Amino acid sequence: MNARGSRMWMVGAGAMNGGARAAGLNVCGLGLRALASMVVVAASAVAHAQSMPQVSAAWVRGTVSGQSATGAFLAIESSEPVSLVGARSPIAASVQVHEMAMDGAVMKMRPVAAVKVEPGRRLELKPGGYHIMMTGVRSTLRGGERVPLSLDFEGADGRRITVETQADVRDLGAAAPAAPANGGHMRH
Ligand SMILES: [Cu+2]
Repeated sequence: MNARGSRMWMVGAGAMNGGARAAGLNVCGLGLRALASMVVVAASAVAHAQSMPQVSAAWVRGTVSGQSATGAFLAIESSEPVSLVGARSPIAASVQVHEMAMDGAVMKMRPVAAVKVEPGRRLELKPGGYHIMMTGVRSTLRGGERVPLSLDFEGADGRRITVETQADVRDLGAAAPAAPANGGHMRH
């Protein structure tokens, strides 16, 4: 009875706190693991909670000694149209938004200026598609570590929004996609 009552209360509270949830503040009911990977909302953007993009499931491919480039992957949802226009991390000298696409028979990647996030549609940055490219990575990234990542968005009105997240490092090869055998380009 107790558990049931508690659950019902939380559902009610969740419904009432829609605004707080949009701002990433509604942490009740989330396990520690979920909490640890939660998006931290930049203070400057809290006033515009309605349009904060939600970033989740961020991870970075681990590296081996001497490897200075890797990729980060995550999912983005937004209630309003926004574009992902950039990214930064203290662990890398350069961070860019990249896309992979077939160029004839060869898979290539290239920087993109902006990736649109359609309202109500989950955008996934994943191996073989859009990704966050990190170069000049300053240390070897090992499984279990976490990497701070700042994502810059631009709203339809031109307003800039920065969302901070933590990406889990996955060991090289963990959950690796079936990459086309085309050499160095797929190394992230
Ligand atoms: Cu890339």
